[in-house]
Amino acid sequence: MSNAPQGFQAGGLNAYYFKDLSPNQSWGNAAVQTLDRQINFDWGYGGAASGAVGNDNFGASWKGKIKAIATGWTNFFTTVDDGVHLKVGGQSVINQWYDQAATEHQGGIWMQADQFYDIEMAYYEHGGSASMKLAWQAPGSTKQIVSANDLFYDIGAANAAGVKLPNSTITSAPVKPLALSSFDARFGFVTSVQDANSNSLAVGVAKTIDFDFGSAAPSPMPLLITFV
Ligand SMILES: [Ca+2]
Repeated sequence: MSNAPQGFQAGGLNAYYFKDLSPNQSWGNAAVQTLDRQINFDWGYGGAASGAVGNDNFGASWKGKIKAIATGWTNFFTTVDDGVHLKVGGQSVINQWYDQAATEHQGGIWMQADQFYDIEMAYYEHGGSASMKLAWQAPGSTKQIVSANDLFYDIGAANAAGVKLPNSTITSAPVKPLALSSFDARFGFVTSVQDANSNSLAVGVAKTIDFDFGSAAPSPMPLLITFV
């Protein structure tokens, strides 16, 4: 039993966020690429990816592998506002692609303990409130949000996107003053950091952010971010 498939690492899924979606149009290129440790989001009336994709008409896809923790019929649960399509092991497990208030849907497949399965999930938000959660229940286990330990991301894809990998840091980067909400570290929010010319320095999930600028952010703003 290997700890991870070749080229993959435990800790979450490659995440791609899209903005300005229109009905019946392809999504085009992702506005934000990052790494999500869990799919457990309630954005309220706000938007994903620290607001980088707007409050409405955005979408996301998550890709990687999931490791079965037991042998048997395994149920997956999505709680979604608005639409979701989940594939595991190449099978369509949940497909509820329409506008809806937060609703739980269920679907399952047979899984073999310690085997890795491709997992791919797409999500879109049309308007109003937005949320997306992915849970599962394996034989002998309680229903729970899928943990980062059971999710594996493509290292090469993360590197190519400039995603900050676990325990990497950026220090004293000259960045534009950003709204505090973009740096809300309480929940490990996705953080996007730009330099003074709006070039992307980093995207990732912030674990610790160490700065203090009182009521007004200086420019450039000193900071230390350690990524999960
Ligand atoms: Ca909605």
